[in-house]
Amino acid sequence: MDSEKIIKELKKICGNKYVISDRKELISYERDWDQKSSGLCLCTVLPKNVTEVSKLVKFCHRNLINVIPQGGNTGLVGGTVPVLKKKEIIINLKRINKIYEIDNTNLTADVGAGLILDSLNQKLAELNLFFPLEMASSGSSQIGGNIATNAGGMNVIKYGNTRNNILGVEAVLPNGEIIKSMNKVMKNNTGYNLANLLCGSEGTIGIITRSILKIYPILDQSKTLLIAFTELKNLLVFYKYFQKYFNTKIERCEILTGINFKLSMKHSLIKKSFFQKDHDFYLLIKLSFSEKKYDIYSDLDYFFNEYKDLFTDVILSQSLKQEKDLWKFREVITEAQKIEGLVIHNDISIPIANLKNFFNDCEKDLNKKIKDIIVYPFGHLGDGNIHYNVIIKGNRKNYKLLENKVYETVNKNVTKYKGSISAEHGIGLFKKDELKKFLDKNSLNLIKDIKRNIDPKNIMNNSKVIDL
Ligand code: FAD
Ligand code: 2HG
Ligand code: ZN
Repeated sequence: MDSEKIIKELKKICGNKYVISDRKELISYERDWDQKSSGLCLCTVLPKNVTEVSKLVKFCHRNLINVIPQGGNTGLVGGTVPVLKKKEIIINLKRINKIYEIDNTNLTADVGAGLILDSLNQKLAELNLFFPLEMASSGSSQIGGNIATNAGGMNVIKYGNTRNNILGVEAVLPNGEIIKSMNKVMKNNTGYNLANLLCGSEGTIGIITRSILKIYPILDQSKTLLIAFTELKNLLVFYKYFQKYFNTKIERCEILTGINFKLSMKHSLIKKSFFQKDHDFYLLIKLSFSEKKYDIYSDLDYFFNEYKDLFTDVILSQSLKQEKDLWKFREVITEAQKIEGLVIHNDISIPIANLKNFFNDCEKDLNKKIKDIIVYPFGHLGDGNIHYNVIIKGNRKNYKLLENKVYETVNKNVTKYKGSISAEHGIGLFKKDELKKFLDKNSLNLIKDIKRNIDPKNIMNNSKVIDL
């Protein structure tokens, strides 16, 4: 079928206004957040409900047209970038953004997949509740995208990642049929868990249209600490003791490095230094709790006195405003790196006990093998997920070659230290080759079998995650 005819048919399903084919308007859907990668789609379609999604996919299935499910387009692995010139259609879920129910007793929220994460949390805050996914892309990323990528973020140590916080999903399969696995209860062992299967599937086996999420009461007490260290070794020992002492009160624990701090200052994303002197490493920790009578100051006094030889300075937030400023330092890092140059993202995770050796070996290896790069690491220390990001200085011409070398070198060290090559962002387009090296043959084959069974025509996010 020719392009004009396809667009005409899509318009019959969604209405003229909701089928975008103007090339200028399409750019923001076709290019990834980092602006490292882009392609040309045939058009972008904005359906208003699951029935329209189902009709669209049935039409594409019948006519062998590839479909790319899309949320807020904040993914960092090229998962929504078109790969076949003007042959794929993007289905963006942004109009399916209704909050159907917030159940205050059961502590669940039933929401449309196109709902923006911040919009959900703004609504929940009115009821003193929240959905615990906390990340810098929350102003644009959608719940469906969060589920499709099994997003992690900063609160994983206390609340788990997205997979731990979804109970049910509704989705449109590659043949256009709708599955309603809208479980609302904590315990449910009725066959395979389809919500879990779709979670982290990166748009390759279905389009998530609605979901039931776990929500939580906001704990009314919190404190943020910024602690400075001169050596990574001391930071890791400090955290080991901190974890034992404060345990479930730790909501977030991020590792930040001086080099990232300087970058954020250079690009004016933060205005002032928190300490008089610069340091090489920092821990940024949020404690949250509900016990009104708990005397956190005396516990902190005791702890910091006991381990005073390990750190060099500390700031304890004195107000909500200061707490926000401290977290801003963390949240702007990805943006600062993007302004600085071409970023190669590595969202790896390493068992915490192996981190020091990993850092030593990996940087040495990279510097030995590749010129003109700088490592800017930071990340979610509490769960071992480090953003071991690398920025390319100077010539960008052979960027892809450098990117592959960086992935290869970093991931060799990840395997050596028993980690994972992707803890958060997934595989998408950019990390398919690395996935092939990382997984054993039988696991790869099983993933292919699942994909082939659910999507025998390979129309859904074809070429992402795994090639059949
Ligand atoms: P998109 O980018 O639109 O899509 C991502 C993938 O999901 C694609 O493969 C797409 O096909 C698929 N998809 C999207 N919607 C659907 C749907 N409804 N049904 C089926 N498939 C779908 N990630 C983290 O895990 N933790 C972080 O802390 C974090 N911080 C970030 C900070 C910044 C500044 C940025 C730019 C990104 C960050 N990310 C983080 C990555 C990204 O925001 C997450 O992966 C997010 O969950 C993607 O959601 P999205 O709606 O933007 O999805
Ligand atoms: C974060 O933790 C995100 O802020 C993005 O996962 C990390 O810049 C990155 O690669
Ligand atoms: Zn992250």
